[in-house]
Amino acid sequence: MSRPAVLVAGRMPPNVLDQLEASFTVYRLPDSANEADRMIDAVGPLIRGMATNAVQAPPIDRLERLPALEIMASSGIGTDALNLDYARQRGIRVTHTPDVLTDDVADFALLLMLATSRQLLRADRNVRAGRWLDGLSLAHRVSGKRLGILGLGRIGQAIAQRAAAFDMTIGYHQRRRNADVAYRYYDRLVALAADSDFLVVVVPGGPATDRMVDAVVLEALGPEGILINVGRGSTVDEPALITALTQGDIRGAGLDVLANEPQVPDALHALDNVVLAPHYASATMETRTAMGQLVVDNLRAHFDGRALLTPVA
Ligand code: NAP
Ligand code: 8YV
Repeated sequence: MSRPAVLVAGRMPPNVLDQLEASFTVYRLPDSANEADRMIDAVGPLIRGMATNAVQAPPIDRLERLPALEIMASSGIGTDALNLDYARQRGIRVTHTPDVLTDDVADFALLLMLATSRQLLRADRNVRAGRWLDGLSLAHRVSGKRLGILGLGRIGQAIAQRAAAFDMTIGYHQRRRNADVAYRYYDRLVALAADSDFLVVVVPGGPATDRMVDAVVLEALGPEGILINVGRGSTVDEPALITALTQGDIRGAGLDVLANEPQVPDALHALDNVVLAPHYASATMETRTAMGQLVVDNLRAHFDGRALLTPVA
């Protein structure tokens, strides 16, 4: 019997392609839109499986041209870009990669908190420019401060565990109180922000969280507050954030994600109180390899008729 055809759409962890090629007939979607269209014209009707990721999943008009698609295996936990409603209507199965990335994303949140508050990149730029301490103001402590977590899920709880080792006071906001933790629950995000020195965003993207962190929340965070975002850029009102950073309404921000990636607003380039990363929090060899393995294993499980390892609920 011929091997199932699998389309690879988007960047893939290093261990994926060889393994897919061992089990499937693999087509790699080119980056250029014209070339990608030509490939889909040629092989679209044959494609039964897809390997993609949480930020580069194909839009619905492309999925329409894959009439035999049975499964999309995404590298990443977030499902906001996966067109889940459309997939459900068509009976396309969807898998993602929870848990294996939790520790690295939590580590990165702490890294952004420390780098922003302790002015690590300003200090680095000073030294490289031959200025040593000239013009470098005193930084601000992280240990013992108040941490607010927007989204105390898997990653949020891992952030809280790490922050506890820094003697931080921890509060959180999400839709439901978590009865299993002793951290203070806030049923209003603005109240959490008002009680926080650091506000870390780690909720899923999508309409329910769209621009939840708005001018009012930033004003509540206040001039000594720092915003960290390792969730999705869409959750923060970016123009309001830029205004707050520019006017000193908040002290700084550490951003792994932006509203319109990979576009970076010019204003952010110019701001010295922001630490930026290119959606990089899960990007370690260890975690991306584990994510890639789940992509491969889910596709193999589907085509072998076994239970999926990590289906999207
Ligand atoms: P999770 O375990 O599902 O946790 C998500 C948390 O967000 C839950 O505790 C949930 O609590 C809360 N939440 C969901 N919708 C909400 C809403 N409308 N308002 C307030 N709180 C809400 O997910 P996770 O594994 O921790 O991952 C969280 C997100 O991080 C992912 O969805 C992804 O977008 C992002 N992420 C980013 C990177 C990166 O590279 N930067 C890497 C991995 C993940 P309630 O249901 O009680 O509201
Ligand atoms: C990845 C992510 O950077 O898991 C997510 O939701 O956003 C990140 O882990 C993304 O999946 C790109 O591969």
